[in-house]
Amino acid sequence: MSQKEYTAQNIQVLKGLEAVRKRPAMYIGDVTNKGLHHLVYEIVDNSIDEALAGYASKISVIIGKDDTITVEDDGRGIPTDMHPIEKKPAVEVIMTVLHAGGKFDKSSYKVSGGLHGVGASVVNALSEWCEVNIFRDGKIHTQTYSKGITQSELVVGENTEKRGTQVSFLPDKSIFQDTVYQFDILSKRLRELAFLNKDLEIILFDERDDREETYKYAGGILEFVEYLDEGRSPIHKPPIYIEGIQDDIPIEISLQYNSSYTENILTYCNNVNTIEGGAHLSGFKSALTRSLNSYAQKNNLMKSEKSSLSGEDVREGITAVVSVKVAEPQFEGQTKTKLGNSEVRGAVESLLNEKLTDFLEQNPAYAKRIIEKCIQASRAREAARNARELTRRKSALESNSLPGKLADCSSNDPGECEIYLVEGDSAGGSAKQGRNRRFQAILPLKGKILNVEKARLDKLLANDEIKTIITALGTGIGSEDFDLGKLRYAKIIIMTDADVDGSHIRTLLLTFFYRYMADLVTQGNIYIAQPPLYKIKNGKKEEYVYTEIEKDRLLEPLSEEERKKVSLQRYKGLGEMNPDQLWNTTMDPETRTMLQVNVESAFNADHLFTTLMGDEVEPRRKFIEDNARYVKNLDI
Ligand code: 28G
Repeated sequence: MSQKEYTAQNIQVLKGLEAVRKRPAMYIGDVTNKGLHHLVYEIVDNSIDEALAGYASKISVIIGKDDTITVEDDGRGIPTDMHPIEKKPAVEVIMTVLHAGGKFDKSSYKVSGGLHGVGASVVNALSEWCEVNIFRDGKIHTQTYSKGITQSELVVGENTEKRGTQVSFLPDKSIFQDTVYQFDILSKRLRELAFLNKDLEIILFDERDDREETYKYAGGILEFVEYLDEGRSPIHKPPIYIEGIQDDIPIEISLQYNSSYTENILTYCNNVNTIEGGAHLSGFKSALTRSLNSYAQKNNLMKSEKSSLSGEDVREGITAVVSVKVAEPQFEGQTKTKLGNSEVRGAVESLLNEKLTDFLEQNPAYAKRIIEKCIQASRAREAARNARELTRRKSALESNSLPGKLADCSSNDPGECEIYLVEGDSAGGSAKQGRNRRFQAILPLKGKILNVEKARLDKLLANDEIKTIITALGTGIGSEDFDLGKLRYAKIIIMTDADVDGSHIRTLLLTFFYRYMADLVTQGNIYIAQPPLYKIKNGKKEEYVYTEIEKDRLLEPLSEEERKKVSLQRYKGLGEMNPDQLWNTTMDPETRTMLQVNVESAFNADHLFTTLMGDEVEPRRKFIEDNARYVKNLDI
């Protein structure tokens, strides 16, 4: 290689790395906690590709003591031979050249790949150091990098029987806000990947506390549906499972009806959770409506019904997972999680139509139970329509009449207005006195809010707390009525005690918003107030702390002598704070911190919620047992 070529190549690599380090968010979304965890998914995706190619069956992820991550697979090992154009070992090209082996390489039919799908070189560029070990051809091959720059030649070392690839990295602290990995975040995604790729074994090990979990599901997404419905009562077992290749598109669908009234459909394209839905979801919905209606008609199950079953009727109480693999996926929408490939719609629709019809014909007892459930839903929807009509007429009569419990703000500009949904009358009282009444409204809520899981819309509309919230917000409710344009407050802030009751109320409210006013969640109107856990008084110095970790960090450096002088007050409830304190710690926009709720966090609440609050006792017992070591204040 001539000096000139070598230099040209290196300049290109450096330029690529520089671009990544300059604007990391362009490549991994952001540099918050989310981006940090995304690094792991990028590397794991390469192992998944090797598994999809049929060469790897096991992936392990280790969280190290010092924020390092190690990913290993038992595939063929990244090739180590010289790349003919780049004049470097193939592994070095993959690790240092932006987009190497990426999009231009369509023949490889790379179907995995995270939302960003940017590859190992980006992870490398954003790491203080990175090391690759390749077990291949009977030898270990090692190379190291720092901030993406190669530190050593590819070294051929000891003999090995093993085959596979191992990548370790330490995220760069000058790029990420925080470099501490969370077991629960990684476990959620790795478990999901194991469900989506049946038989693939994924192990997660945390060296900080020796916690280990293994995910391996022979049933794939069928087991995913069972997992999602832990805590709900299915009306048939096991879930229906449909698999096939339609128009060259591999499709997998699993679905189950349960006794609840909520719809829970997860869709994936190439292992990416398509939160905004798209072609596969439309295909699924229309085939479901069509095949259930024609089965019901053909078998005379709807004699007394005036009209056919609507889409909403056939989706009440359904839990489903739809997973497709598409060679050239088009991700659209606000968060690039809507599948745009229109050919997928027809493929999913024909496959499901055909196979679901077969299933119903072969399982008439199941079919009958499902259709009966849909008919009930249809009748209830009719009743809800009447109930809503009634509320609408009533509220039209009493126009401008806001609930008596609401302490409204004086501003009429929704853009600057906030409403606090506060647990209990006493905290509500403090909030009313402490607030800035120009733009902050307070709505105190009494103890229990109706469980959305266990009630249909007509029953919800009869519930006083729910009615009050709907009237105060001004938006109306349900797919036909809800109008975001009528929202009276740009920020809806849930403020509850930091205990089990408080988190129960918060989850009930989140589930309610997520199910019936989803736009509020997707548009980011919902927030969770963060009241302090402790007040720490050290001499004249007073400090509020918001987490156990923060408290420990403050107290740890103190000697025993010093610690005796410190007074520690734990706030069990908002009611223990006077109005001034509540304003200073939790409500003042200048100083407060709030959590903004997004679809993911609302959805995360869903599984936990149905497990802890659902009909079934066994999953609840199991959850508490499994997590007793890790959850401190879970006294249910
Ligand atoms: C442990 C952390 C992440 C990987 C492989 C295996 C091969 C490979 C990876 O090849 C270049 C482009 C298409 C062939 C392929 C090995 C063929 C033969 C591989 C990983 C060359 C990339 N032998 N395992 N890349 N391809 N695991 N795990 O990164 O033409 S990446």
